[in-house]
Amino acid sequence: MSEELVNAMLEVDEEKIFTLVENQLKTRDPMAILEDLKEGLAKVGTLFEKEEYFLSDLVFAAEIFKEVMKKLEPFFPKKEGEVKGTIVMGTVEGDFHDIGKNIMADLLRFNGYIVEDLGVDVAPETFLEAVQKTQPDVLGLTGLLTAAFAPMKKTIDLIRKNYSNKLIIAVGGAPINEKWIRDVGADFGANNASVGIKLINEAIKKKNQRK
Ligand code: B12
Repeated sequence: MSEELVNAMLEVDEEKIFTLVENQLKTRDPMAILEDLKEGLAKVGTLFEKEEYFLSDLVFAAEIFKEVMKKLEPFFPKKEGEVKGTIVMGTVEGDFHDIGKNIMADLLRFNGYIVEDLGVDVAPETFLEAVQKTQPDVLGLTGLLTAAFAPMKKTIDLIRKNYSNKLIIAVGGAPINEKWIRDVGADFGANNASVGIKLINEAIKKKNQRK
């Protein structure tokens, strides 16, 4: 971990962040850099919660994060070749956070998946229509707010009842933990893209073995 990078993100110091990232890209794994930036951004969120930072700080930090991602992306390993599967993704109703979802969608594409990204604030019925039309291997739901739990559960219940009980459903976002995953009715989940991709790869492999 680079404490310097975590702190630069925490201080929302744009120039320092870019300089550090450019230097670190010469020697470090881009996923490790991403994790440090995420940790710094989460700390910005904590200071916002404590009312030490304003919403404008949060917005600015998020903008910087998105810009830095453009620098990191070309360094993520890309797998060429066969398509591994199809995934429908989106951030659940009432939640507009999309940075993590977009990263997850890009990394899935780099890993050989076809991703249909429905965007943010996606209604349960829209997810249902999309899976009925696309018939994906996996449905991926993102939620960052505590209030995302209810629409996420509503979406999963609707899909299990009206589409299929067997569709692989993965959830992601900062608040996701084992209890959340179980209570919401998902198959698995992760608050980290590397773990998320690994779990999705394993689930698809298992599904193909059953065929
Ligand atoms: C950046 C940010 C914002 C930005 C969002 C910009 C954008 N376009 O997304 C802005 C400033 C707009 C914003 C707005 C708000 N925010 Co905000 N925000 C954050 C912050 C600081 C970081 C989120 C983030 O992008 N992290 C970086 C990404 C890379 O991480 P990630 O999302 O977790 O994604 C990773 C994994 O989860 C995983 N993943 C993601 N999706 C999926 C899907 C699947 C299937 C899988 C397997 C994995 C996976 O892979 C990703 C890469 O590793 C968080 C703090 C935090 N701890 O998360 C608060 C936070 C989520 N926000 C919060 C709040 C309160 C708000 C606002 C209500 C503020 C306000 N008063 O308006 C609004 C909400 C508006 C709405 N209705 O959605 C609170 C939520 C509190 C709560 N308990 O509900 C938090 C926790 C801050 C805090 N500590 O108070 N926010």
